Amino acid sequence: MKITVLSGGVGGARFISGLLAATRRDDEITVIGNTADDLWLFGLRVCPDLDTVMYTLGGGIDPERKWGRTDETWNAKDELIAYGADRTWFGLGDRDLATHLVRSEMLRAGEGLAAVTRRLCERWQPGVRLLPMTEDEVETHIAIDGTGPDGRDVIHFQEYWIRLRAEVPVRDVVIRGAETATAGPGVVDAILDAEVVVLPPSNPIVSTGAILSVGQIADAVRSTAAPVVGVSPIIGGGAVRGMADQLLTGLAIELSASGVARHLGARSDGGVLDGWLVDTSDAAQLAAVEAAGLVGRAVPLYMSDDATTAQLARDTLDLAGAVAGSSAA
Ligand code: FO1
Repeated sequence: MKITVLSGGVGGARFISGLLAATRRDDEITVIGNTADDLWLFGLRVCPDLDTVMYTLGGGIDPERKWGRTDETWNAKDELIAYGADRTWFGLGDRDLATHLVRSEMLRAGEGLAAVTRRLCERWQPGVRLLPMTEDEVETHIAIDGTGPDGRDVIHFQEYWIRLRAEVPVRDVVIRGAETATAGPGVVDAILDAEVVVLPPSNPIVSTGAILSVGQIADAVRSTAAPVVGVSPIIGGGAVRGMADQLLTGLAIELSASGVARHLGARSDGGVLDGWLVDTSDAAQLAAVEAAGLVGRAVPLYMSDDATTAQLARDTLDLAGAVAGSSAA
């Protein structure tokens, strides 16, 4: 079976590890990775969500931080701090630096981000095809109304998330470059040729939202013959991790499983979803999910261990089957 997943960093990568455990070796999983978290740092191109997927599935991720490399050291970062360099709030680990060095050298030699990602994955063997959503530069910036460190109104997502710890009010989220970005190599075909398309529990604004901000990708999701099913990143009244609470609140999107479903919308209503999984504790919201034109199911969404994560992947594929069945009927 051909499964295509639109993934951000931590939540998406964890879900995909469950999908790998729940499917057979001859199933093909393609991951369309968010690149709007990316930034230039000391002349290096850093791609956090692509690296988080690659390291997590390749066995190189740090298990506590859930980003960056395990057994990491921070000598280069300490030297940069000693030089009084800018932006040392961004944690560049010594091992992680090698990824950015290989990537930046290839980009400078004229290779596209898809070829770079393929080359890096030769080492990590993630067990999926990892495609950058675009090869154009697209970056998420957060409008914070001058409450920034030096009164700035708009800052890069990474500065908002890491340096300000998402503790200032969000006025708007701008995916810079999205309006002119084109889908990366293989991305549209991976969506149109899929038998299932999944929106895993990634941040609906800066991860899934960023991927869908590339017009060709949103168009492909809206028109694919495959069922499109999503997993709510919100359980109860909040995000499982990350900063979805602050972003959804800042954008006046209801902080609930059905609120996110309505935000993404049913394909029958111009949106991108056919089915939506909510946590068992949110089963009362299924009526609202169905009222939004979606096939809803309530299953355990906490990916607390490998078994529950694999079960969530199976539940997602079951929902896709039910959606395909109902639309075929
Ligand atoms: N997250 C942090 O909270 N602090 C950091 O210093 C940090 C550095 C970092 C370096 C490389 C990388 O691939 C990810 C990194 N992250 C860090 C996570 C990053 O902010 C991700 O974008 C988030 O996890 C959201 O996807």
